[in-house]
Amino acid sequence: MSTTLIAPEKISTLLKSMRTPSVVGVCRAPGRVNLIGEHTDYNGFSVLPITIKKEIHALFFSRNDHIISLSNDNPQFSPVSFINSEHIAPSATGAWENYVKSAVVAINKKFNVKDYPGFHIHISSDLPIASGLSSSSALVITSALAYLKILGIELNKKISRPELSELMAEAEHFVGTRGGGMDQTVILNGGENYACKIDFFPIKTQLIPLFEDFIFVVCDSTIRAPKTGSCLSKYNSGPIMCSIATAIFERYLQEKIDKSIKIQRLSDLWSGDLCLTLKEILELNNTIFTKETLTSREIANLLNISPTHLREKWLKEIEEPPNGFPLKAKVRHVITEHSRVELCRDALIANNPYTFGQLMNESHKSCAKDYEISTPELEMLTKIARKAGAIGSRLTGAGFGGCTINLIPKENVEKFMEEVEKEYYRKYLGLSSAKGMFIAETADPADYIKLEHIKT
Ligand code: NG1
Repeated sequence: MSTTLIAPEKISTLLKSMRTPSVVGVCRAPGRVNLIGEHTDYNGFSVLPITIKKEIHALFFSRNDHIISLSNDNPQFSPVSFINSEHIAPSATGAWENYVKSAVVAINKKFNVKDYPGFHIHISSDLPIASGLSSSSALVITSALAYLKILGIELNKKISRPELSELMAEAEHFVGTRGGGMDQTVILNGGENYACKIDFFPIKTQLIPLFEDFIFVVCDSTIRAPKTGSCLSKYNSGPIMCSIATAIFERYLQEKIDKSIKIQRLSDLWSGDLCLTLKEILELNNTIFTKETLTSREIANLLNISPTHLREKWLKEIEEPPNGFPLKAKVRHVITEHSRVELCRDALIANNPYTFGQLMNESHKSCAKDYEISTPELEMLTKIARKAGAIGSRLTGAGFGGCTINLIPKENVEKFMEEVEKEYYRKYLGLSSAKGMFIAETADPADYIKLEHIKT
């Protein structure tokens, strides 16, 4: 690729503002849409996302001091700078520089950086934010690629793509969310015309060709769900509930089988020494959790700790729902979702779009009922989409708003988009036209861009 979203005039103005920087470069990272496998990644179970041709591009160049300065074409993100040092503190929750900081902090630590070089990074993007299309991780990855180049660390030589994915997945926790590694991994390892099946701990990726006669369409519900803003506590409640359930499984198995059993995440029940089948895990889930919901006192009893300890160690800011915490349903979703991912991979390989679509519909139901991450708008949008000809329709990403992903026979796409525009965007939302509905064209993974007119 030799074109960039960054306007040529912007590039020359920015470069003129610096006196002969020693390193100059441009890099890009695509957004992603998850086809299936929601909230499985941080539990160690698989996911099946694609990269999309909506991207973040960054122009970067070295500075002669220790300042990291940021600018953005989008006026919503004001210019900002911070000092590169051993201790970089996070800015206020939601601040955009936190994504750049997260990459810098992790790279400093991993490569034992001691000279803390400064650089400028300018961002241009056509990737919508807070829509479940992973703009946050795309920004983390562009920042990482920029900083690696500034440091003279070559991707694929000194750090492999899966290694960088793992490093950046952990790094992003700096912004306050407790997500898994799906986004960073597909952004760095996905491919044009492929879905990327990802397994975690350790990361393994498999590229699988997409259907030829069926395509994926993304529809934006238009409801914004900022993970580092109003949705932070809602988003983190998923990982927290799953960690608590994991600890309860561990304690139960230690008492019933062996004191030395260690279960760090739900997938350890399946891929660890115990090697339980998914069916056995679901049975165990029914045995351990005799009720659908538990109060914090009941959870504390199961873990043999005090309610205060439970709050301090696990629950933190998460409020207790009036009916108690739905741990059993959370586990049920994660386990059944993992099996749907495996079946979808098989359906792709066997070129069986109808099975794939049916699994997408089941996934949506499980996300809504068991994981409780849907909204009235996402319910309406998926319902309209199925009526308009989607053979599978589901919310994609963290949930609470954002986008849906829809599988449509190629020849029906136009009709599908017209119908959804009419029924959802115009009738239901009262808008004058569709907003954020597009065919999901897949993209190359994140990389550097060679531009003729600048020496990189
Ligand atoms: P998005 O859709 O980008 O908010 C988040 C997590 C993923 C995964 C999904 C739910 C981050 C960076 N991303 O994605 O790891 O857990 O939710 O499947 O936290």
